[in-house]
Amino acid sequence: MALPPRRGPSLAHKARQRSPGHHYNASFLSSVDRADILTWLGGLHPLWEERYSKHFPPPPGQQQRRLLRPVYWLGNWQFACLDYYRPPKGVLNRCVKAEPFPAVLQRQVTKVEELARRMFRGPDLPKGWHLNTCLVNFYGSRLEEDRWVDTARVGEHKDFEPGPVASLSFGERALIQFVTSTRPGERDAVVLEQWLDDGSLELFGGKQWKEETFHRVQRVDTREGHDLAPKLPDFRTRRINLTFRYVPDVHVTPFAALSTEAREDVRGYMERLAKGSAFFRAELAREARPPAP
Ligand SMILES: O=C(O)CCC(=O)C(=O)O
Repeated sequence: MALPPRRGPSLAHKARQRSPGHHYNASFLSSVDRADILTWLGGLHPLWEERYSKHFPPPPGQQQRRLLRPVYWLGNWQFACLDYYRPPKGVLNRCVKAEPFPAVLQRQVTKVEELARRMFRGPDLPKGWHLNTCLVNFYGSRLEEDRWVDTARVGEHKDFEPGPVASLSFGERALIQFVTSTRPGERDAVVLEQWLDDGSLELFGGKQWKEETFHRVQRVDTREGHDLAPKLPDFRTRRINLTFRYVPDVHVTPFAALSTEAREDVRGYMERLAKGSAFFRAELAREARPPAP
């Protein structure tokens, strides 16, 4: 006998209601778009950044260190040594103009922005919000002397860019956790956790997920055996994640217009990026050119 039609909200709807402001779609990307994005990612030349620099030295008791993973940024590059975008005070000389999104990513961004405009309003969707910044994180193992060390995780942090943040995942699935931040040292009560699958979209915003909780990538699976391009001499990538954020355009600065100190701190990185990118070659050349009369 056929079952009577189910009444009431769908399971997906109920799940959305349990965590308003957090949306997950395991199969957001079509297989064609997923393949196109992976091909484009394979042509990137990611950068290993160091956390500190001449003008932003390690605080007392800390040492210079490399980030756990290579990264690439689109829209604007937030070099670790310029200390990322942290409004309201840390907004100048932090976001350096970078390459635009390729067409296949811009198409996903347009869809995500439409979804976000349906999900968020008022203070959760700041005036002018649009996704103009993307951090590409490479997760895997790095070669240290003669052994491969798994560094596929991210500690508790917040994304300080205003408004909703969207994330696309590729390769091995990863466990993301949102944890409370009521008292320092007692931050580990998990409020929400989600496995992020290959081809998935996660979108989160609002006070609960942006301000009241930290998030972290607890672990990245190994079960599928992904080994993603680009192939790097000292890093094996099994997952790539793209997080899209919003930095007000007024805070995005061309390299040539940065302060003298900031230019000095990131010039070496710009030169490395210029080896693989016409965009960064042109940005460096603008510094040498006298300003138009
Ligand atoms: O890899 C992820 O899923 C999250 C990355 C993240 O938390 C970040 O880029 O701020």
